[in-house]
Amino acid sequence: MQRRRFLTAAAGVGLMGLSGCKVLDTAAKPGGSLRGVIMSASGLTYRTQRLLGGDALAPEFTAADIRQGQKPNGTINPSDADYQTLASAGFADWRLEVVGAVEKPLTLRLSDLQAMPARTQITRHDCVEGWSCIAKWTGVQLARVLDLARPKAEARFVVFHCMDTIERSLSGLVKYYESIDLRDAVHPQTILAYGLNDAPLPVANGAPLRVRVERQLGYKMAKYLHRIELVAGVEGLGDGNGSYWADRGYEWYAGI
Ligand SMILES: Nc1nc2c(c(=O)[nH]1)N[C@H]1C(S)=C(S)[C@@H](COP(=O)(O)O)O[C@H]1N2
Ligand SMILES: [Mo]
Repeated sequence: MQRRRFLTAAAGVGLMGLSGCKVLDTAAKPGGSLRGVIMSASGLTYRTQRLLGGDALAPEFTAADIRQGQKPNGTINPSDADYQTLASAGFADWRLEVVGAVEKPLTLRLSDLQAMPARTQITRHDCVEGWSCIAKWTGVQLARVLDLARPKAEARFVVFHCMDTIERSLSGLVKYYESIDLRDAVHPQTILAYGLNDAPLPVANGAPLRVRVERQLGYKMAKYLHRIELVAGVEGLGDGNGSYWADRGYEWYAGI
């Protein structure tokens, strides 16, 4: 029975890989036929990755592998008034807040982050829609920022709160949100990126700051960051599944 469930889950993953988000959009809604399979497959990849050396590095590439600019996807220019005001002043008044289950809440300027040791990595971004881009990202390791804030013992997840409204529905406005566990948060390639291909991060790709979580799919890489929150659990965020897209049927753990 265990094995049968495993095979069914594996078939579900293969199906997702072949047909991209169309399958998810129709069948993976709560109550949809594929959802249970996808959810168990999601648990499987998470546990498997954690069992099989959860701290492995994602592949890195060379400058010769960069064939085009990073394709902007999802929100590419937040229409939110507060964002537009910040952008028109070159993000001089932008601040990153680090709050929640930390000993020392932080308010950081972009220049504070840029004054910290930088990491540059050329990596491949895989979107669940089925396209990939290799690009060069520069930023500060999230681990260094967390070090300054000193997470409390109960902290288990890092939540990324974004400035872009991704949905306007009857139930109100929803701004993009994501979360990762602390293990991914302190992974050496998890950076808060302010640079793309040797230039400041463009608005289309998340200016002034976005996260890179290199061993997961593109939707984990929250753009337009303004607040990072450490939490013991993600039940209180959105509909409780840990991210905007997880609340709409995608896996929370989107391991590649
Ligand atoms: N704030 C925010 N972050 C986001 C999104 C978004 O719409 N809003 N889209 C996600 C998706 S689905 C992808 S593939 C990547 C796209 O990043 P890019 O525009 O730099 O290619 O950002 C992710 N992060
Ligand atoms: Mo994506």
